[in-house]
Amino acid sequence: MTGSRATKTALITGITGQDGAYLAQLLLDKGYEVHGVKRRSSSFNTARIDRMIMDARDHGAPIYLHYGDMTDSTNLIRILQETQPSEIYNLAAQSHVQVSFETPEYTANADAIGPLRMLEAIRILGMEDRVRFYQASTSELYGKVVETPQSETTPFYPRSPYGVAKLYGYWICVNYREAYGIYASNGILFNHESPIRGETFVTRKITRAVAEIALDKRKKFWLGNLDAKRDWGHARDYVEGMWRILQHDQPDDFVLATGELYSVRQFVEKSFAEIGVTIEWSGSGVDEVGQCTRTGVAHVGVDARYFRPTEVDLLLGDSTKARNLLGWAPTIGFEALVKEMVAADLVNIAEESRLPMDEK
Ligand code: NDP
Ligand code: GDR
Repeated sequence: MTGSRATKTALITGITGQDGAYLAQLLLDKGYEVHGVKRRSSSFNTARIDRMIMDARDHGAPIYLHYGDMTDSTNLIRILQETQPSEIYNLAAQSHVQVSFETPEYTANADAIGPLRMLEAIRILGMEDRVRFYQASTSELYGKVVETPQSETTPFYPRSPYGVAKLYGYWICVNYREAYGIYASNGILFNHESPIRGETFVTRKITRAVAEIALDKRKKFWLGNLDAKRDWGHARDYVEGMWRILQHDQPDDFVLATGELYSVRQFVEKSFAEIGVTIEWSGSGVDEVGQCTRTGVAHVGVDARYFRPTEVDLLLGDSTKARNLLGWAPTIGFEALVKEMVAADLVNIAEESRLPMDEK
């Protein structure tokens, strides 16, 4: 289709998201021809991959975008037919857990039936023997704590419409592998973050707000459940894991996790420490505040609006299988992750403040 001399061709759904951007760069660096599915939007939605697109224009980097949507079967079939990928990374999803309570039907359409549409497209086009399929499964499948740490053998108990939709995505991937011999694998990834994490996920919400406080753009911000605990890694490590999953000789399902556990409260404390502020907590429930020990200024409040109807209290992964069979291991720990995110947001906020209003 493109005349590129790349040896392998990958199709990434969700290329405009956090993981899509890191994965596209990884695959380009490995010499792949990369095709991405992007949604039509009324405003620009390619900020995370704009540099790669400019490289494509200036230096002929083999990256191509196609308009599409996980809810549109015929469109997905056509994109698959035109691009003939050897590897498909199905990352596209309505990925916000709290939003899934407000848009459960759409979330199911994109996150559950979406993977089914991709797998059926593979069958319809007779590509079963020449394509490898990666499904972006999630630690949200574990949901309510049944055992810790959570591994490939831990029973699932999802706690949100998002988790339930992803449960279907997980099992349809397993089923098409067993029924039709398609090379289809699940990566059960625990939370992974980065400076390009979506701004409404808790880590990025915190690092942006802390940067705004450091630069005197605001005094206070509000969060939900401060006691939720997560196993937070760096997206750069996790897209390497996705790639390794598809290079394995057999299709299989793998947990990717750091094995370290921190609370939202600890993420807040560590982020403030990066700007030289020590936070102490007082009060409880929605009356809890986090204030600066030196100035006494309250910087963090609790807003019940961010509580979820059913919460996932604790996610801690055991990635022994991926470490042993794929040689995968995370390289960026919690401290380095928070440091990188706060530093990047200090730069972002400073730059945003300098922009004239009509460019914002
Ligand atoms: P993001 O929310 O950053 O990106 C989601 C991507 O999916 C965006 O490109 C988005 O497009 C696209 N998308 C959403 N709905 C549709 C649709 N109907 N049709 C086509 N594209 C759509 O998520 P992440 O990069 O963080 O996550 C990638 C995948 O991994 C997701 O499936 C997520 O559920 C899963 N996951 C993520 C984890 C994490 O911690 N980050 C952990 C485990 C799993 P647009 O830019 O237009 O919104
Ligand atoms: P999560 O990530 O739900 O784990 O899903 P998120 O960052 O949204 O929440 C993590 C925990 O923090 C608590 N929390 C808040 N969350 C948000 N978003 N905003 C707040 O103000 C806030 N205050 C406290 C939440 O209640 C929760 O317990 C992410 C997504 O990337 C999914 O797509 C992915 O599958 C999972 O990680 C693994």
